[in-house]
Amino acid sequence: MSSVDAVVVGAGFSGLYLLHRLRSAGLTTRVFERGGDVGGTWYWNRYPGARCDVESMQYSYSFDEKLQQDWHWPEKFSAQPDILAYANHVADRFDLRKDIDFDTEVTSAHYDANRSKWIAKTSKGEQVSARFFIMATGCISTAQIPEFDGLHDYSGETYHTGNWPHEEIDFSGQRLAVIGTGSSGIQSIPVLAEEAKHLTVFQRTPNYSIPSQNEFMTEEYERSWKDIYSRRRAEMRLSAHGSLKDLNDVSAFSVSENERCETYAKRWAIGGTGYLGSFNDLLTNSEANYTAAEFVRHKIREVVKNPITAELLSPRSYPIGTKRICIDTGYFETFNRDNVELVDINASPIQRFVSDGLVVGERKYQFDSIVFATGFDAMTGSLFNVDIKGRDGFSLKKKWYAGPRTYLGLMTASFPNFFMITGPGSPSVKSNMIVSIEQHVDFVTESILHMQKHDMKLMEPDLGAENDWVKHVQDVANKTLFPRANSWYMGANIPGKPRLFMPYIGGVGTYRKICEEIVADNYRGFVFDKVLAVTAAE
Ligand code: N01
Repeated sequence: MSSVDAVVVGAGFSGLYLLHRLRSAGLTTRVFERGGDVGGTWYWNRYPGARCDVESMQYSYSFDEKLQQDWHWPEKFSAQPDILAYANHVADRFDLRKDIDFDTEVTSAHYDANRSKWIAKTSKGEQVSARFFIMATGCISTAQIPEFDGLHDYSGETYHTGNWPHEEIDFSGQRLAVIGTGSSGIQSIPVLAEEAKHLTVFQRTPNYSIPSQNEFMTEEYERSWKDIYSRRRAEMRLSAHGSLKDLNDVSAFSVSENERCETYAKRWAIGGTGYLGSFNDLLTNSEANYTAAEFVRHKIREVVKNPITAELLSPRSYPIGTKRICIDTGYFETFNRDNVELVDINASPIQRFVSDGLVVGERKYQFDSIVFATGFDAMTGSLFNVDIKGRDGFSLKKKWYAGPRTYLGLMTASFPNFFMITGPGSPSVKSNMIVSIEQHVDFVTESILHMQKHDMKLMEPDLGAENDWVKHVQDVANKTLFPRANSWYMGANIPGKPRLFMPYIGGVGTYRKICEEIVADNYRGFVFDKVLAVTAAE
């Protein structure tokens, strides 16, 4: 069995930066990645139209000044190939590949209390022992295809947006279906509609979507960031979402109806997720939220020519922003095309799949290919894919049977030296992921250095501190409208998954300050060697 200081799972943006930091801190580190190359979510989600809805000047690493000055983004909101090229560049620039095993899954990781080490087993049969075991597997990386009746009878081609093939797929001349209208569906549908002979979109719940108003990067815009990059990055770290969005810090009802509509119209014209920053009470006051939602519905009616289709596309069953808001390029316009049909599977669900298509109500639909844009087992799915067992063989799945339990989304009691990057209970998916990734990686690295400095071997949260944090995460969410939606934030998209709000929405800056205070207070809520030794002996 080989031995290293740290085993890391995943070579996406978390794993890459973690490897760089741990290695620089002098720790021998091995990273295992199930994909054939670096990039994580951007390696797998290569469906047509895939693009990031956070501006690239912000959705990028800040840890290296020269890197952020050297790299040029071609567009304001980058397409998947450009983000993947960036991940590859980072891997090469910092010589990271030599410590990454690709096409290799970590299947289990068990804590051995006698040796105070983790033993990780891989899909290639290797066993590696390590003092630290770190899951850097991302929050949205376990693709889900629902268990539709007769799915295996279907003999055409099937694809999932989150597990897209690496070779070019030619849909021209095909009868194509897309099931699902979340961010992935909404991004891919306009592109697929141009390619396929006919596209049928199966929609269970309509989504709020704002145009991205994407544009090519101008030198002027790039300079406006790069000239003061470190100052802007510092502001991002203390912001609500980890990105600089202009929040209009007044209530929607502090202005006249005309002024309110003008604000929405301006934000709509600017595009992007900044729409939700139109007023400061959109996610806490349902009447305020209604005004923002109604403006989007009005826009849908304006764009979509067929009023029945426009109504079907208009979300009404949950407040705007409580499911991840979508950002699109020509989504609603796509439903004006002659070769596109929208089918409501809320009123009448998909009954079953058959060899050449699927059946909804009385009607059979025939397809050459079906694209599942049906989402992910988010936040916990990728952690549960590895059989993780802590002290006394306690499994993570068992501990979290009623929902994830973490301290700060970083660690969980009974699992010493096991860290999660952007785990449940941290801002994670409710933030600019790269900002949150950098913060967690820095926290983990500095905690390890702290342990080394004080000659300590083990670290884990105190159960009381963990319980308080779990409660705090729910309390914060319950003050907002978020729990009102059947979202993947709530685990609602996976049958049988416990319903609770998984990310922390107290704000990126607030969360960072809490972490800093905890560290300054001698890692309040964490316990180290001595206490653990006593607990173990009891
Ligand atoms: O997945 P989703 P996604 N029968 O879960 C439907 C990030 N992301 O891949 O709403 C019928 O949002 C489901 O219907 P419903 C982003 O954080 C970012 O699109 O459950 N339909 C829904 O319409 C995003 O939120 C970017 O009723 C079923 C769809 O499938 C997250 O990834 C781009 C069904 C799933 O939508 C996930 O987005 C892409 C069933 N049994 C993704 N089960 C950007 O940065 C599910 N559906 C822009």
